[in-house]
Amino acid sequence: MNDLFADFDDGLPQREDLAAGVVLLRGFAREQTASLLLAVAQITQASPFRQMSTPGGYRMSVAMSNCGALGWIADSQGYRYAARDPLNNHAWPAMPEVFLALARSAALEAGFADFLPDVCLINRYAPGTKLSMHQDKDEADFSAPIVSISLGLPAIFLLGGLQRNHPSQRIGLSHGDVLVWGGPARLRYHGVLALKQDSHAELGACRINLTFRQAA
Ligand code: MD3
Ligand code: FE
Repeated sequence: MNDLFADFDDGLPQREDLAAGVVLLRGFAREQTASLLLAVAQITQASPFRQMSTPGGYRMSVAMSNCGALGWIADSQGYRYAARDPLNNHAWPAMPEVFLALARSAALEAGFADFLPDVCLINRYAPGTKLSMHQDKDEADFSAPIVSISLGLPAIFLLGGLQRNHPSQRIGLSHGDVLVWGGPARLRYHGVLALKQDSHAELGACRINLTFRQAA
């Protein structure tokens, strides 16, 4: 059997408009899995995954690292972008070409030309790990979209509204799915439900999410 239709054989459309400014590209990153995982391993050798503490003193259950000119950090002082990894005081690892190319082509496919991310936040989830509802608002300019690549275990993503108390819709994100959001959706609340106990063929009991942002 050939794999000419490997990207389409789940019978789902390739591009799904979930809401104004929110586009889901199912399986868009699947064929790049090996190179993406190799790059994640190299990045996290220099800047290891760590669970950051919120300004309120809670330890996040998601483990994080970054690559690019800047990295997103949380500590007792707040949330911000920083040019150096506070664990080693070195610059964050450079953004690999495969990351940049994939993020740019996903943004273009979703209708956002000239996306030039300077940060990739790498989130690692184990079963039980969740991400509470929040807005991404630490970036200087909200006119750029955000691109998110999901690898490994599936997750249920919550897409809320522009206010915390607005109802949210649930979206299943699987291995290789890419979500792009911008424009009117850029400041929508969102989160990730606790991962189910499970194992993925390539990543084991793990979900990796790559989030690309233009922060400066
Ligand atoms: C849709 N990460 O790191 S990315 C984050 O899966 C973060 O690790 C999640 O939220 C993760 O800040 C989700 C997908 C995402 C993020 C923000 C959105 C989708 C969005 C904002 C509005 C609409
Ligand atoms: Fe977010």
